[in-house]
Amino acid sequence: PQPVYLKDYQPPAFRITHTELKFDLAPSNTRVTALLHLERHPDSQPGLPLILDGEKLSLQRIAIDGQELQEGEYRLDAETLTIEDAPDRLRLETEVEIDPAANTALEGLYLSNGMFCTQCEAQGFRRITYYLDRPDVMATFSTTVIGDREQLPVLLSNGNPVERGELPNGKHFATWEDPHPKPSYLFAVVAGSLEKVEDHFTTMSGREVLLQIWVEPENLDKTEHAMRSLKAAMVWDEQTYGREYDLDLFMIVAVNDFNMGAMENKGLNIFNSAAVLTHPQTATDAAYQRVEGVVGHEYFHNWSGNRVTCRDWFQLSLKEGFTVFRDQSFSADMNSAPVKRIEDVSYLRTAQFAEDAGPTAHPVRPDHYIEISNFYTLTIYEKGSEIVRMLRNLLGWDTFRQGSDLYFARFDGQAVTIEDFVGCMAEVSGLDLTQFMLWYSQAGTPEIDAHGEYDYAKAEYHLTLRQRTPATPGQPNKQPLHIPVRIGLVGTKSGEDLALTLNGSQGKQSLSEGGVLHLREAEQTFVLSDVAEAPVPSLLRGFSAPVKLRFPYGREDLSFLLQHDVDGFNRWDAGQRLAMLALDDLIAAHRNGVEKVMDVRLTEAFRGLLTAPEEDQAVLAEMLTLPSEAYIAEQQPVVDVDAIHAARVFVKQSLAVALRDEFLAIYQANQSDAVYAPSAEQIAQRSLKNVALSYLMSIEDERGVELAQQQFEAGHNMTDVRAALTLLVHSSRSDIAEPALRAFGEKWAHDPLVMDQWFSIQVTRPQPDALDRVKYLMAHPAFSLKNPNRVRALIGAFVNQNRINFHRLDGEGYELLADVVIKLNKLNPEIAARIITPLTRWRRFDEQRQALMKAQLERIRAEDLSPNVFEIVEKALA
Ligand code: HT7
Ligand code: ZN
Repeated sequence: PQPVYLKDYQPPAFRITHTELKFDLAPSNTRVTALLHLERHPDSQPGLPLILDGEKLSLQRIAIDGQELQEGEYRLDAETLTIEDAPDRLRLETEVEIDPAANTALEGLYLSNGMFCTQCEAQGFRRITYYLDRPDVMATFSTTVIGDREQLPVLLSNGNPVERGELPNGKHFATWEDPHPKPSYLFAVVAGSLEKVEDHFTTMSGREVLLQIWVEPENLDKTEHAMRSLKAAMVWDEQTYGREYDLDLFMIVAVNDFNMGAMENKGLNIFNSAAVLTHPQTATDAAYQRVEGVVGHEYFHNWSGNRVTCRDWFQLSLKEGFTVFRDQSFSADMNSAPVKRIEDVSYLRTAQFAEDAGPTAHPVRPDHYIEISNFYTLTIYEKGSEIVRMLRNLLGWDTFRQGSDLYFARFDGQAVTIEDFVGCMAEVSGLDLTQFMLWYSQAGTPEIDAHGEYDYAKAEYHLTLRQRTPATPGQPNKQPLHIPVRIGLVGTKSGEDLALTLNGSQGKQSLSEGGVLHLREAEQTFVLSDVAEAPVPSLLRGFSAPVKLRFPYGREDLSFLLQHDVDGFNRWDAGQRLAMLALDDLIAAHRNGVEKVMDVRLTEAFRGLLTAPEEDQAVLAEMLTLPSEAYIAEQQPVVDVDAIHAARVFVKQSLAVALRDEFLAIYQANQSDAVYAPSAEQIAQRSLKNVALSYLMSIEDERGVELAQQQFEAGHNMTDVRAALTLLVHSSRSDIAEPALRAFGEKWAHDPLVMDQWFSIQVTRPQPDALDRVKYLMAHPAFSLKNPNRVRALIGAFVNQNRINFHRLDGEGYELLADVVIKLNKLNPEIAARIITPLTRWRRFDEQRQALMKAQLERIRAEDLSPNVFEIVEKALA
């Protein structure tokens, strides 16, 4: 497969003003008739041929302006249909046959539980009909869907329903019109035996919108939270960004087989059932929060993505980075804002930083790709969001909002570039963002070494920041970036924030904008004057930039910040840094075979957290959570899987032994019989209670075991049940694990999303039988390699969340993953290319594991590979 390059972008030779589609649905032979109103693009070179994209289509008929084309008047290959001498204006009619039942890749039109549905982003539409399948070709659509009246009573597409009626042979039809010009990737069709819940929303200008959530009948009682989230998102986007919804109808459909979380098709969002269905008995708090976030994300795309879309797929982060930033802000406003920031940064620092340091590292705007669906990455989404957040930090909210307003007004209905977006921000702020644009073109995580000195005599604090970005594949040399570093100085005597006065080339300037320093040089010293007492610096507050910042904090400094920092994020981060110092010592001790000794300062810091009153219980739960094994691994030059696991278990158990009564007291204080609600207060209580229980269970404390069993049996809600079941199953006691596991499996055998949790809990057990369980469960009737949720729950959970067992020294974990990748490569290449990720990180491990992992990558390479897997494996082995 050949790469596509950003530098080769050309506007399309033709545009499509209107698209008329007719689907005659049948599982193995659906007929798609397309009438395209085409005209030559005014900017294109005259005489260029008309080249339409099309894959896996069986062409039945082709006509131009009513005249059938004969062989020789057009050319077909596996990916295109070419007409050399197309007129400047034409109506092209094609009829193709496709096979949705055979579509296990879940791109284009496919069947999920007897229901027809589509996934067109990024290039699935070309598997439905011949088309100019690129985001800068935008057309209005009129779609007629025909299906069996009994089997497929519901026929949906984008826009507004305009007609429906009966047809011979037990069929019926529905016609939909979407008045908003859109690219093909936003097209959708759904047909099935579905039922709906409805609600209404009145927009800020007083228009009535009908809201519908379509699900399989047994899931009708699981839609309330998604509907509430949708209405909250609609209000939030009006109040925060001034964005109003623009159709009379907004639909969400839940499907069981889906490659990602959801899809923002115009007026007809299609959701993975895991990202929309909730019920207190079946979904955890985390699932409720995910639903709120994903519903918000897809809804916000209506402006950031649909009304203003991407010129080409290299600009993907234009819509995804901005929309993630918008959904993160929405969730922060709906819940505990510091906890949301902590969760987002933890994810970024473990998963995205690892991507940025590995063989698939790429810029937020890549300059080439083989398979675009491999680029729906953490870098495009999460780092892309951090770039937008930095713009907000640099401009301040009000100016950022002006830039956003200008962007939506100026580019409404257009397909644009990242320059267009950043250009609006530069225009409204007067800031020169030329250097800032490097964030989009330069891959890798910048590292900042910070050094501070307090000059008593002058009452000045000198902060020196040195930045460097490590080389990444294809980018050996990096330039300094424009980095917003939000800081505070916390007085060591007062324990309070000191006023910040920056002594720069233009004299003294008060840092009123929350203390944001603009780091632009490779090395820069900032002089802060009138600093009345010796401070401890609080750096990168709120994680103001996606960088690794090193500062030689001592343990006392960190304990001090943990107590006094007014920035909730940095207070948490000080605790994490303190824990990391202890963990580093213990990892070294484990490696050297030396006796492990617990750092009492960490124990005392935890005692302080457990006993001092804390306003935000949700933040407290985060502060009591030790850095994950994945995060610890990220900090090591060579990952020592066993030492990391042993050190973390040791710290957890030492804290549990020393603070047993305090944890017990926290558990008891946060027990509640209140009716379940996914409210911020209740979620905070549950997470605090369950963190405390996890400490008690880490030492298999008798009372802890009793409480876990009671909590499991009480069955109050899935958050508590799952937390208790996980602790029982992850314990060394099969006498308490097995009965609980059996009871849970029997109770929920009918619910695939709950069975996913049952799979994940078992395969993330630290006990050495985990790999055998994976194999055993792969043969379970509830498991199927064809369903991405099942694959993620069983295989994904094992390879990503069970590090000691996946990285077994006999290489069996690697072999198992390679076997799965080889099978998925044929069934579902997108999922195969994602699940392989842990193997691609082989360079991070010791020599023995490197060899074992590499051998499995080579075994995969020897297969007949899809472009998706080929691209990832080639990069991993390069
Ligand atoms: N914009 C959507 C992307 C998406 C997707 C991409 C490739 C393959 C399958 C997919 N399903 C959805 C999701 C989003 O970011 O909102
Ligand atoms: Zn998105």
